[in-house]
Amino acid sequence: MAISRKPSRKKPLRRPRRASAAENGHRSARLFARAQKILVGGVNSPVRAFRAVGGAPLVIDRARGSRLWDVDGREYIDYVCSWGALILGHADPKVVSAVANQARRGTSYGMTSPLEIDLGERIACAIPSIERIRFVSSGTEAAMSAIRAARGFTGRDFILKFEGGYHGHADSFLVEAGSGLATLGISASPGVPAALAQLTLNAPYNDVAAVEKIFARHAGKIAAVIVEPVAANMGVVPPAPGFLDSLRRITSRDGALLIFDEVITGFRLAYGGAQGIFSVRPDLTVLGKIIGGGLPVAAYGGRREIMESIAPLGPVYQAGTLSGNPLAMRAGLTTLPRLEAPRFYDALGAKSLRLSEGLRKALRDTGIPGEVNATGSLLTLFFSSGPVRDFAGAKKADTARFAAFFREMLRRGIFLPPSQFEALFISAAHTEDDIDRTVSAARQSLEYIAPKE
Ligand code: HOZ
Repeated sequence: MAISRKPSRKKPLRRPRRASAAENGHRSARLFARAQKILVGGVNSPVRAFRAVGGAPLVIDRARGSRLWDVDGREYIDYVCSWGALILGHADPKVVSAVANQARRGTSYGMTSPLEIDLGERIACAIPSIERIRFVSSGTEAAMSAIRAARGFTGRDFILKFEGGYHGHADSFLVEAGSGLATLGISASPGVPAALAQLTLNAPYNDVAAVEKIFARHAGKIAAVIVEPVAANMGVVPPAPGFLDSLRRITSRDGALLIFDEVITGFRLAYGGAQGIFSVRPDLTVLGKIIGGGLPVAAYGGRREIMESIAPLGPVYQAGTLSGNPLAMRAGLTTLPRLEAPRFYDALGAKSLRLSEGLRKALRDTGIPGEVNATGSLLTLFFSSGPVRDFAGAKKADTARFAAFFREMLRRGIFLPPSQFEALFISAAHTEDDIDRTVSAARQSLEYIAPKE
């Protein structure tokens, strides 16, 4: 690791030695100061600004495998992995070479290419609920379009989402949302017309009785329920047994659609996504991240008759200049077959288990209250004293302690998502040694932040 300020294993760090210029991050600091004069808040997505954790935001120079290097040459084991997009790790040589080869053949056609058909067929084969698909460029665009299709198809206006769920930043979703909004404490975004926000209903995640009540109050008026089948934008919160089945039953009974937002879980928990694992078939699915192999792509798809309400077959309008972009399609087509390798997901799961067990033990040994929620290669350490089953539970976590932990981990060369309300992502490029170093850094960090008598 390039960070040489290694704390002693025996006693908690009290007074670190004076750092070198590079360790102080002079170049990063200079660049971030410049960034703040041109990019809003110095960033192009709020959580990158480290507002919830403090300290200087990272300015990245390059990445490979499980590692990131900042512009001061400091090396980090990366558990953000471009927010889950990089299941094979950074700069996977096959993906890089496929994208480079494609670039020589053209970077955007603005017309259909065989690559879109190939990737569409591959996704539909992996996720049978997807009978028709439309590629777009971001998860926000995909979720927004899926909701529009649901409203257009059903002729209804209300949608139901879950507190702490995050489906991108389209107007209809910015009510009681997770991810960056939870991180910054924004419960409703100015700029969203009240008339539209009133059409977004919210229920606590995992609360079937609350969903039943809302459906009783708005019978025949809800176009769709949109849900992350494993919540990962309030930190990781798995569905309670039967929760997803109940959503399927309630929506079918009422004539509403069920939309799974699998932007994070799709191709991450299993090749067939969360819906394969939980055996619940949604009407529509939203995908992103992994399907583009680290390039900007997302998609929505599902039942044929619903998707056929979209232009040019139907009147629900949605379009995009870069949709089905050939570079992104190539990256996706190079990534997905690799995930079909025998035991690919078992290997990811084993690393995740090693990390979560290591973290739990470190919490126990240091006496710091905490809960590790994990599903497959998604994981969150909540600094809370009870189980976290919904957004209310997630918000009880000690975010100040998380911030201190984050900073100590960063100082030890481990880059965690800079928010209590996000998931850690483990990639195929993470090694057991990476995991062991992470656990040992976590133990040292917890010892360091533990309240002293
Ligand atoms: N919110 C997404 C992760 N949960 C994408 C990252 C971002 O907001 O920048």
